[in-house]
Amino acid sequence: MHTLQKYMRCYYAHTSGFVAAGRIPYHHRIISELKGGYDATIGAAPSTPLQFFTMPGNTCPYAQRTMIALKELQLPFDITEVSGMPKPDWFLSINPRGKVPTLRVPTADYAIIYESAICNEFLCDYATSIEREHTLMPTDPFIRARIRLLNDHCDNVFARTQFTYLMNKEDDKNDELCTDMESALNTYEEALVGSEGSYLLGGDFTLADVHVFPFIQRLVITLKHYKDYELQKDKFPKLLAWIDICLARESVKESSMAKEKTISVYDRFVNGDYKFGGLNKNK
Ligand SMILES: N[C@@H](CCC(=O)N[C@@H](CS)C(=O)NCC(=O)O)C(=O)O
Repeated sequence: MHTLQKYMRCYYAHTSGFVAAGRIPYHHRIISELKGGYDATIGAAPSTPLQFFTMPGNTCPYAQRTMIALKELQLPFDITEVSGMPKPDWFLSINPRGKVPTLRVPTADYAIIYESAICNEFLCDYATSIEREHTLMPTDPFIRARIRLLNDHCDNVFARTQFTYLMNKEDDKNDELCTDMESALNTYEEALVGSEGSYLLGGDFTLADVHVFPFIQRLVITLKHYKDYELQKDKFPKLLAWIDICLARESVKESSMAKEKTISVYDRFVNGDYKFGGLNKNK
């Protein structure tokens, strides 16, 4: 077994090309001080896998965004799962915020990147820098701004309304909170109505789709289960079609939790004393 594999105790999620071709970088060094199942011998060659830190089972919607981007861009990566609360010191020494997603990039100095929006833009830039063509973040400045505006809406408006409605335990407030959420969701319906293709900003799957999809995927599963709520075809025809198109993408399939797993994760929040204000702050 090559030293690269010998020293990695995390499991692999390589794109098949990397493993099958057996392209092992020639120059490598041992990072023995970095714990967390990852005493790695890696190098800075472009084919060296990125290290992707996520929650066990990739349950986090923010981390799912980054896994979708990694897969769409066909960048080789290894997964290291981080568990525990508070996060272990070895992880805090990498990312002081203690959050996933976090990326460790095989440059000479092992760059650390975190925050899902920043990770995903970085991955697009990284892919471009190694001459990998992609459409996730187009070069047109207006489309780039629209992607960022939609993503800002997701993090600062939509996700909060979704979780406030989900977590509400006062029956007389449900209608009002549902209306707030639907009004935030309408931004996506409108974007799709104005789109010239099946995705939010045209015919290509972009970082705007990647950013919001994990939240809408969870919305569909959890609101049906806990609130008996379903997106209605008369209000959200385009959004419903977009959900099916996104669900058919390999990157989405490979990064998604099963429905039962989603419910078991959310049971902890919804049936517990968890304050979703926490998640709101997580934006
Ligand atoms: N704003 C961050 C949010 C990330 C986040 O909150 N991740 C959660 C998991 S869903 C996390 O790592 N929580 C660990 C903690 O807060 O200790 C992003 O977009 O990446």
